[in-house]
Amino acid sequence: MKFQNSAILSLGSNMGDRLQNLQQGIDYIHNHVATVVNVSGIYETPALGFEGDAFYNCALLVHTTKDPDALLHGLFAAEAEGGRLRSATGEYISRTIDIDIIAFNDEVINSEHLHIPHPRMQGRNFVLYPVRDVVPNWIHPVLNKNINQLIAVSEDTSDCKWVMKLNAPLSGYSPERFNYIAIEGNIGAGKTSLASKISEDFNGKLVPERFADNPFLPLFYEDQSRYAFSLEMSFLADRYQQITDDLAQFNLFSDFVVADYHIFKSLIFSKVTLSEDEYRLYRRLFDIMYKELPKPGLYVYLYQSTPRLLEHIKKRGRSYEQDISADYLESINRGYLDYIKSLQGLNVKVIDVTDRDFVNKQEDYLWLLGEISSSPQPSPKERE
Ligand code: PH2
Ligand code: MG
Ligand code: MG
Repeated sequence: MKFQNSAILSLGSNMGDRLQNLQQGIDYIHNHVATVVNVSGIYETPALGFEGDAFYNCALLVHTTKDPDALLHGLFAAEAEGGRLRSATGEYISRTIDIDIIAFNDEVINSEHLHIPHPRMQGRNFVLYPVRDVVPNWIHPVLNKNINQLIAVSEDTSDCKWVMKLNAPLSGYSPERFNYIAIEGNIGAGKTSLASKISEDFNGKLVPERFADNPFLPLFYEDQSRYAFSLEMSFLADRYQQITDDLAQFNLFSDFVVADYHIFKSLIFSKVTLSEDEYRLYRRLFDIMYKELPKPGLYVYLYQSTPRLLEHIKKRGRSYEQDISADYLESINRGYLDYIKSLQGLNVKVIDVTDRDFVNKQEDYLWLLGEISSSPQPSPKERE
């Protein structure tokens, strides 16, 4: 299951500074509408279907949590920003910028405003060639043909001339240079959302925490002091095994891995649930196991304010989380921050995401990517 939708967009300009119009359109989309993950070359093509100057066309692959209608509205705003005017009759006229949705996941949509896949794409070289650059393996969900087959049977004979490469907006960020990023945070901080987005946008592998049934959990709720130690040992064993198994599938020098948890999680919760002497014993075992685990190149702690955490917890509505108190969240947060302060030999970045909405606000997501990407490279000692 993907966290975000994938959409293919086609952009065209045949008025004014065509290159600048396309570049500004791409930047506007990336900064305000959807994450531009792949950009085609620019192609010069004759105006098809009307008399006008030659076009510059390109295609984009974008990721977004918006639905098709919300995406369309964002793209209208991008066109308006680019000075797009439309004829009163709806016929084709020259334009500074036109942005069309060619495809949305592998959905087929025919509503009043939206026809997806774009009904004329298969007969237009100015769409097919750029689209092949960004998604060479894409298959048309209605015609069941891949992009090369569509090009082979297209009746469009117009010239589609490659002009130049374009800047890909994401190339300014490089979280993948850390190879392995672990994202942590309190309950409801958005760990899984962020880890999913980053792994999807940068071609990484997501390592999500899997929730194994813990047989001690119901017992713990019955009698906390009796079962806390068993419960925490059981969580520790599960997480240790999960991380070891999951990371073993990847090459941590060449792959890019994003996990939405780290083994510390076990320690923080244990400090809250265990008595002091139990915790000391627990900690000895934890330290032995911790030494054996691969270290993330970057450990991110998302700090979120307690009222916002409570809001998120309520909104996602998991029944077993609804009784979590503000005090409990604060003790977990303090546990993390104290532990992080005591840590040595790990590349840590604490990011305050209070009042940021990196799932729904593109500006906030890009800000967060900037924070992560600008973290210093781990020192050789930290990579051990
Ligand atoms: N867009 C059209 C109609 N004709 N021709 C070219 N070459 N490029 C376009 O983007 C284009 C067109 C309708 O949007
Ligand atoms: Mg169009
Ligand atoms: Mg259009």
